[in-house]
Amino acid sequence: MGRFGYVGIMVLGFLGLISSGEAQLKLNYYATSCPKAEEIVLDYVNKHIPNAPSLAAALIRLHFHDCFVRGCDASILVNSTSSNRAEKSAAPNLTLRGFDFIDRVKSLLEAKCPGVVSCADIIALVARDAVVVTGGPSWSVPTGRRDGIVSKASEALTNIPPPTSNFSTLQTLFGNKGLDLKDLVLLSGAHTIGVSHCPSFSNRLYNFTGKGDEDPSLDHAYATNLKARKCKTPTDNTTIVLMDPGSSRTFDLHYYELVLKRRGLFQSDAALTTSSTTKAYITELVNGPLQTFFDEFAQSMIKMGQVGVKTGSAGEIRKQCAVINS
Ligand code: HEM
Ligand SMILES: *[C@@H]1O[C@H](CO)[C@@H](O)[C@H](O)[C@H]1NC(C)=O
Ligand SMILES: *[C@@H]1O[C@H](CO)[C@@H](O)[C@H](O)[C@H]1NC(C)=O
Ligand SMILES: *[C@@H]1O[C@H](CO)[C@@H](O)[C@H](O)[C@H]1NC(C)=O
Ligand SMILES: *[C@@H]1O[C@H](CO)[C@@H](O)[C@H](O)[C@H]1NC(C)=O
Ligand SMILES: CC(=O)N[C@H]1CO[C@H](CO)[C@@H](O)[C@@H]1O
Repeated sequence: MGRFGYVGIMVLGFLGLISSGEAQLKLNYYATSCPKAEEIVLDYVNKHIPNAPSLAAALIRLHFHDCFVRGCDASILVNSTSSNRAEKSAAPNLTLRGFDFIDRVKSLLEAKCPGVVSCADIIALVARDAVVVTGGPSWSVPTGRRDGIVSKASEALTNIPPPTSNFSTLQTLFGNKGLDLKDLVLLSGAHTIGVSHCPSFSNRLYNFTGKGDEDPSLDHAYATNLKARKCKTPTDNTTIVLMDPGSSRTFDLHYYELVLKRRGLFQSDAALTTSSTTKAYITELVNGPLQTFFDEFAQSMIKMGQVGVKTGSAGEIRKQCAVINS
């Protein structure tokens, strides 16, 4: 290659840096500023999740809800104030858990390296470590996210897909975040662990089209069982329903098997079989080795973890995750 070629590549590389903006995370971002950061997070997860295994799912979901509103910037953690209704107080967040877990990790990191590790990175690292604790894959989490200074309830409603979503709504809301159909299928696979509450799906059991009917895309025997044993009334908001009964604490392929058997709990789960593209992909995952799901899930988590991130001098490093610095 001639000189011109090298210069050309350098120019292109330079333009590439500009056009990709500052939004670049990197591995081991805290290597010098807080070398033990990732270890502190991992130790905390390993020490405390085994005592409260159901929290693992909550922590993974927190990362999803954070990334889908204003990017992965910990806006999900901010408390409402007298003048602001924060994301946390929006309906989709009613059932979010794990806020105090993140706060406790943050306290440990503040004690070690004050003002250095962002709440947004803590959520991403905790989510990864929580997947590992439940038997799922591990991956390297690019870090360097900064915390946002805005959190609005109204934005949660427009960005987080409701459980009643059909395929095109899911495709659009994921597409808005730069996530494709493969990511949609893979990330929905997180429903292989964790819990739900009746109001998230009881329309499928009791009154699907306003005629007191069931959702025909839900297995009838399963619906009957849920009505008899779990959601005795559509508005019961205290009973906990496992999304992947049988292996609800294990990160495996069982969720996809249920979806193919028309036993996915939400319309959004069932919707994944209404597109031939996503249905074929689910079938491929179910028939493939577990490791393939693990590798691809990890790639999609890394991708989701980069959505709309703030880096450089954008945002701030919050002192307390629930409060924007004053
Ligand atoms: C595809 C669109 C999605 C919809 C419509 C959806 C909806 C829901 C709903 C309604 C619940 C149960 C809330 C309740 O009733 O308590 C839930 C739980 C959960 N979701 Fe999703 N979700 C989606 C995607 C995701 C993604 C991308 C992830 C993570 C990568 C995720 C992880 C979880 C986890 C782990 C739980 C269990 C939480 C717990 O046990 O506290 N979900 N989801
Ligand atoms: C944020 O709100 C939660 C729940 O209301 C509360 O327990 C917590 O102490 C608050 N955090 C701060 C820093 O005000
Ligand atoms: C999907 O749901 C949206 C929002 O409820 C609705 O506007 C749209 O018509 C639905 N699409 C299909 C194909 O049913
Ligand atoms: C079912 O929905 C329809 C229309 O929204 C409503 O009129 C009816 O009262 C509901 N039935 C039950 C049993 O909730
Ligand atoms: C649960 O339902 C009860 C009774 O309908 C209601 O008072 C309460 O606010 C609900 N709780 C949540 C968290 O929605
Ligand atoms: C934990 C939390 O903030 N829950 C809120 C979720 O949204 C509802 C309805 O907007 C609020 O009433 C809850 O306080």
